[in-house]
Amino acid sequence: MLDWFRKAKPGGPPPESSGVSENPAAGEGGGFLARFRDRLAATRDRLAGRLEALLSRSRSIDDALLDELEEILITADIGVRTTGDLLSKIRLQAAKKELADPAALKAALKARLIEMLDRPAPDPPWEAKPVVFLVAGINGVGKTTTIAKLARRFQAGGLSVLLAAGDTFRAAAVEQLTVWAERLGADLVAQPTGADPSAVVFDALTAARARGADVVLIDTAGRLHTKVNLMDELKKIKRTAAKALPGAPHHTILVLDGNTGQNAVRQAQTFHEAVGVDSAVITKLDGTAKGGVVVSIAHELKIPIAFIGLGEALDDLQPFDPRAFAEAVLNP
Ligand SMILES: Nc1nc2c(ncn2[C@@H]2O[C@H](COP(=O)(O)OP(=O)(O)O)[C@@H](O)[C@H]2O)c(=O)[nH]1
Ligand SMILES: [Mg+2]
Repeated sequence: MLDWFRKAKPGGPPPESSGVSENPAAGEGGGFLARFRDRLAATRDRLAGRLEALLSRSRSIDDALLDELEEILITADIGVRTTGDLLSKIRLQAAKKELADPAALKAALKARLIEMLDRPAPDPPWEAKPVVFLVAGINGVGKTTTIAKLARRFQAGGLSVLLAAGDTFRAAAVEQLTVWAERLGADLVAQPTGADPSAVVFDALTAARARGADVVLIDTAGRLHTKVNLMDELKKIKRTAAKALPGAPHHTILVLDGNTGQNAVRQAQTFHEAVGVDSAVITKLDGTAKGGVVVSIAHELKIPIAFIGLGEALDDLQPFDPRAFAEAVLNP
């Protein structure tokens, strides 16, 4: 996953040159890592804070300690099933006396967490031109903002980006994407509110081919009259995209609001079953204690997490790095 943009254009300028950092853990100077940790503070407080308190008053690893640990993990929105899977291996290690003390338990927990999160997003077929990304998710999760952040990263990698305003449902949606397109200097294909989103997508892909764009990002509506309507619409968009450009959309990104905790897992399941999801972006992990939800998404639904959103600014989108994340939420 961390290679997405380097692979995009070998020899293109690395994303760092735009101030957008690639890997928070890779020895980039304390400033960046500090900011990354800082944004995840609420989740860290809930996880690391309570974990340290528990471990510091425990001398041995017993059932009572493991039960309390289970409760801590569930409260951090890791989810009942994922927590069960996380702890089953650790309970086994404890039973075999492999965990000598609380420090060993913490190390085992971190290792298991990283293992569960380590599910790299598949690389889009960069040989396609344009590479088409469909961005889905319910209203307000951060789709349009994430599209702008992604566009910025692609541009920093030397790729030209065209934005397709497929959310024709809300009046403000086209306007919002237009503002981003202007700010980014990206191409935009849009139609008035109420237009058929599939028609917008057809236009956009035709234009992208004609103009030689490298990447198309398709924004979509997150709320139609019913869930069935929404899923049907997304399916239709996919079919239309494939008609305009065989193989498109090449990669479907589901955007989820981290702040909604376990609800995000249910949403992800619905979208995944209906349209198929290649990777997820979990937004708003700044200022929520529910960051444990990323573990559920990756482990239970087996959806790779490509990026996490850590704020509203253009450079507040980070490639998801399991180790950096585990360290940021487990180390006080
Ligand atoms: N704090 C924070 N806010 C975010 C993040 N991503 C998006 N937002 C905000 O969430 C709100 C809804 O975003 P928008 O992109 O319009 O959602 P959409 O309806 O899914 O397109 C906006 O106010 C964004 O600035 C994030 O990672 N962190
Ligand atoms: Mg939007």
